[in-house]
Amino acid sequence: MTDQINTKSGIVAIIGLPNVGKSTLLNNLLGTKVSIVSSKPQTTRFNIRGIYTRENLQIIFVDTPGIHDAKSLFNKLMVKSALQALEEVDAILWVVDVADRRSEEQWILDLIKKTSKPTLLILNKIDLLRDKRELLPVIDQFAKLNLFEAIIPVSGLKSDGLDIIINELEKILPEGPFYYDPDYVTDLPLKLQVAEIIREKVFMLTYQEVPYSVAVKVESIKEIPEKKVLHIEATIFVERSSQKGIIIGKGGQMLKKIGTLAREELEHLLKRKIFLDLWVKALEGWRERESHLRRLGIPLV
Ligand SMILES: Nc1nc2c(ncn2[C@@H]2O[C@H](COP(=O)(O)OP(=O)(O)OP(=O)(O)O)[C@@H](O)[C@H]2O)c(=O)[nH]1
Ligand SMILES: [Mg+2]
Repeated sequence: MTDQINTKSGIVAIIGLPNVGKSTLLNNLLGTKVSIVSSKPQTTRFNIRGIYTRENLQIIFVDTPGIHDAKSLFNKLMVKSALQALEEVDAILWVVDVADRRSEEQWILDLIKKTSKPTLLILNKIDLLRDKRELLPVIDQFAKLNLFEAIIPVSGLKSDGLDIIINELEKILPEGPFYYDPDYVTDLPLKLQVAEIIREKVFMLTYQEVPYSVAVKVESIKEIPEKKVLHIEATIFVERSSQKGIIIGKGGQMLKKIGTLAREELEHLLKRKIFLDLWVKALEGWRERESHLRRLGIPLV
């Protein structure tokens, strides 16, 4: 008889309020950036899978949009996508920002009470606490609820405590075959990965309503053999024509900055020279129109 190595695998959703550090946590659990991050809430817009593999364990993490009181059609679909992730998973990571406790946490508590899925509570951003003893009443408050398999204080940003998350998940997840080749870190198509990286730079460089009014679509990715570069053409859509000027900037300075930052990251990711051709167009009221959302190719539910 041959020795059989038993593998464990499963899907784990990372949920929480906006800006608590879900995407940062995913990237640092994987050791590779697959989900964009910004200091502004509502950065993640659709579910992003990140695949973690070690020896006999494979975890498919699903980073989700922050759960919030959505107003536009688009934001409602974002939240729906986060809630839908809960249905297909073997376990849940609920991320709470210990440095910014919010009453809306109750919405998520209610969701967790309704599911029968094993849930780990991740108390994130502990690096921001001046005194670690501040954690004790928080742990106490949540432990009383008897809802969590474990309560794990971490700093996603500093990769502190992340091995504990993996070890706890290993205990919970069932035996089963790997879903993906161990070399894979995400199943996000390249065009969407590129669009997200460009959008991250827009989030970083613009303010107020502007980042939320922007959607990015990659039109084409083509080899130019004689020039040994990868030619990427993408459009930055804004919601109103009046916003085009903000994205282009004085003398084209803003668009140039977005393009340079995105190109540098893409060259690092794809390990090759990139020519990034960026266009700016208005797609009036795209956040409220289903046909526009489809045209933009955003993979919502
Ligand atoms: N100090 C500190 N900052 C963190 C930590 N984790 C994330 N952040 C910061 O918090 C902000 C939000 O991080 P994201 O990872 O984008 O948060 P998110 O929960 O994915 O946000 P949405 O996608 O908008 O729901 C960024 O500025 C991060 O750098 C942490 O452990 N410590
Ligand atoms: Mg996010």
